[in-house]
Amino acid sequence: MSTSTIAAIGTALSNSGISIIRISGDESLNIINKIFRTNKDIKPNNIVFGKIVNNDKVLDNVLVSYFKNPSSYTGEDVCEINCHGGVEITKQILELVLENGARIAEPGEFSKRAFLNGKMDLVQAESVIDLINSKTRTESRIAINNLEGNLSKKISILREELIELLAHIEVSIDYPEYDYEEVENDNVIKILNEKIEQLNKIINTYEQGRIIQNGINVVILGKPNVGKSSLLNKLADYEKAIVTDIPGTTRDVIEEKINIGNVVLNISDTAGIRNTEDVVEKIGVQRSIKKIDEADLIIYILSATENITDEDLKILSKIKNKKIKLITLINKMDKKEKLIFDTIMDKLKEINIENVLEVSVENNFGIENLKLKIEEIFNTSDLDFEHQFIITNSRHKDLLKKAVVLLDEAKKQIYNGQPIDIVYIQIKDASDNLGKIIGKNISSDIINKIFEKFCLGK
Ligand SMILES: Nc1nc2c(ncn2[C@@H]2O[C@H](COP(=O)(O)OP(=O)(O)OP(=O)(O)O)[C@@H](O)[C@H]2O)c(=O)[nH]1
Ligand SMILES: [Mg+2]
Repeated sequence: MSTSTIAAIGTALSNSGISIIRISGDESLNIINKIFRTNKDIKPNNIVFGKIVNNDKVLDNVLVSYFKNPSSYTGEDVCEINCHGGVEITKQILELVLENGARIAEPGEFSKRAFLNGKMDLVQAESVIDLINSKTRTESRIAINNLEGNLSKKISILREELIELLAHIEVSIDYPEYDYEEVENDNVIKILNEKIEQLNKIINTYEQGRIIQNGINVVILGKPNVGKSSLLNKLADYEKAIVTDIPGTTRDVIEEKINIGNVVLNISDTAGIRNTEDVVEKIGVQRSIKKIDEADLIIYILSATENITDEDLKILSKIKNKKIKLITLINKMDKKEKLIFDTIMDKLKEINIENVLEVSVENNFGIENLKLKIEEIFNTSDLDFEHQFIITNSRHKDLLKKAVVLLDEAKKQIYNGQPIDIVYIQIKDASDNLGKIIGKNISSDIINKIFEKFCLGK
């Protein structure tokens, strides 16, 4: 591990009340002593007022705090300079710190040192960046839960239980005279089943975690003039898209982020699908169709004043076959033509389309119902963040899945009468994979990759 002293600006580089320059490493205090004048003692866990000077020239009046190793964020000696929040002055002070013995920190290097010095495990370090990048209240709550160590604790316990099982098996390998056979096998299978179930429970939270972090990709599709852009505007609560009664008004994909309940919807309004000779509209229609593959949810709109066409039915079947979540809206219920409406319902039933809602975007009828339906489909209304473990990181999910596959394999081997020392290897691998989640025995390449994604100064 590099022991050089590092420095970086920890706050955003724009004019503000204060900026913070952070220094970590053995030389931190020496550097401060060279550039900081104060008539107070600099003591650990204290903050003192003074002046930053460069050859007796005062650069700024500042506050300096000092945290002595190991009681600091990085586990090393850390000093932080709180200066006035001007971009220029902040840069000058950082330069002075660098001239006096520090080198500029790489992105995430403070947190990487915190991890390497055992101040936090890898899950916690990763949740630091999740917290910084949170776009919604929900995301930040999940991140802080993980930073508090809830997920780490759960993974550690599972890992330790597997290690305990391994110790148990080791005894039967080392002392075969203790009859291992039947009862033991049953016991091992029972424990493996328990662990697999617990791991799967955590893995299943990933889909929700992903939705919370990235939002639900919603694509609004349908024929021209059925009210797609009107729906986008209604959900966005402003006139984002042009709405006219001329079919073919929307030519390109229009995107907007909308919050409902706990989640963000990334909504795409698309060009109405029809055969057209208009070159621009044609490209728009192709883009609409292409959008299907990016969708977590498709809202397909029909109009209660227009017959459903074979093309509508074809697209609906295609969405259904691709197993993409689908809500079908019958819009313009204020102008409903009964015969047309009944036929639409019959045809939808014929191809087993569920989640059909009646709405009138213009009259704001059925819109709340639509929001509730979305929450119901994605099960986002009753997320219990305080007690539920939610994983949002694909690295965690992949390692958990590997562990499950290995434990499953171990089970199969027991059923197939394989010797217990072979089974042992699978369980050991599974527990190693759980260890990797929290950062045990993980290669420096992977560690570097994880921390590269951090921002400067963290
Ligand atoms: N009566 C009635 N008219 C509606 C309703 N929703 C939308 N409209 C009208 O239908 C027309 C078309 O609406 P748009 O939102 O532009 O339809 P679109 O699906 O985006 O159309 P394209 O962009 O051409 O594909 C406009 O005149 C809207 O005012 C509704 O619930 N009831
Ligand atoms: Mg439109």
